[in-house]
Amino acid sequence: MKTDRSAQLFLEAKTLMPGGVNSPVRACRSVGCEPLFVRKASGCMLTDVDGNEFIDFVGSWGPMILGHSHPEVVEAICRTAADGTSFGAPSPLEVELAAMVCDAVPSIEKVRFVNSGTEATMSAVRLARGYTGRKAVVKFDGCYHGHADSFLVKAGSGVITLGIPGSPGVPEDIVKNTLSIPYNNEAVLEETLRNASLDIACVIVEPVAGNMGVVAPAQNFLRRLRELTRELGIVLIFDEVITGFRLALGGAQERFGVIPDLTCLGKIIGGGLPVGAYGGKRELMEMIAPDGPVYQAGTLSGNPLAMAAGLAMLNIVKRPGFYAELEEKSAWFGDEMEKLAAAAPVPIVLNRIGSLMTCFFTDKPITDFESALQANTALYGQYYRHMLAGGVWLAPSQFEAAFISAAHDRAHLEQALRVTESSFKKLMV
Ligand code: KE4
Repeated sequence: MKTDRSAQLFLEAKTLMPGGVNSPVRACRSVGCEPLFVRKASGCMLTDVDGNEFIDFVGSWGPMILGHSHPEVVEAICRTAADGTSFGAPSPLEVELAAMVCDAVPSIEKVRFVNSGTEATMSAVRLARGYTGRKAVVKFDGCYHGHADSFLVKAGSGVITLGIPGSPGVPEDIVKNTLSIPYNNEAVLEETLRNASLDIACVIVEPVAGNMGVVAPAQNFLRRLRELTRELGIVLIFDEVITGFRLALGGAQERFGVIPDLTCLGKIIGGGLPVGAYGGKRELMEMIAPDGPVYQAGTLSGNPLAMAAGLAMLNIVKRPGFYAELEEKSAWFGDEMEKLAAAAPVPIVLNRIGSLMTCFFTDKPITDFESALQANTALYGQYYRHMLAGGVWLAPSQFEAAFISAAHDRAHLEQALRVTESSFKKLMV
């Protein structure tokens, strides 16, 4: 595969930006190759600057549930841009998208738009601390909630991918107020939450973990989490930046029937433009300035282009049958992947929920951070390189998700399966 232009761009990029990238995991450090630079994307296909084409299973890390350059999304952005790109003042589009989010997400009575998932989760935690007057935040090992100081403790995604223990620059005073406990462990959860000396303001959780690879909640884990936090007056925050509008129109909370106090969103609701949101019960949200004393602000929050792109995307995903079709296609693909994994020369565990999945290179069930860390990341690197050479674009990390979109048709998925079969056969421990 010719990659001269990417190599040239990467050399220049590294002189200008840390690691030559604007987000660490894109540097492909853990999969033993240099990043390819993307020129364009359409549907489920990416084309790099050397003209190589790939079936894309990253989808910009989740937003592209419709596939890239969906005509209705592109048209909405172009039409809106012609009337201005940012006003720093309220616009009708914010009201429309807020109404759609409040209508779709069971926990959200009021919502505030921000510019990233990180902004959403950091704001939700500040709100929980302001509302309860307590300081401590409980998160789960391997879950990633963005790069705000409070969250860089045993975090997932790029933090484990790069093997960074936490992050320099996060003061001990901040870290000591973040407790990270094992995902899917009800006993430790109950023991931690019932420890009154911990002064816990909130628990933040990925209701389906996507940042240690895909890990589903154990039976009853979310329900127990909801019971305990309600009993103890602890704010329960669902970080649905990945799962929101992905696992159902109402996200994981609709799929599992467990309703948090606050929900964080991102990715899909912006249709590929920079966006995040946090929302929840009126009583909590009315603590946010200018209604209440908890301050949060943003120059580009509610940006008309992001609102228009999000509206276009949500208007499509809410059409009858959208999720049923995505589920059916993903289940078929997952079943075929299971067959290939069973026939592979190395042990492979496939975790899939809806259109999210991860191949772990291990022979043990992956149910939490500890088990995920046992996976053979060198094998994942081999897998990644073979798949890329075969024209399939995967997340450059064992600890991420693969995303299936509405744009992945049967022919694309069958081609991806052929490349997977050939890649699995080449794996060597
Ligand atoms: P952003 O600030 O990157 O928009 O969102 C942070 C975030 C919050 N919560 C969850 C559950 C997330 O998955 C994320 C971001 N996801 C990563 C990939 N797993 C983004 C990719 C990257 O960091 O480059």
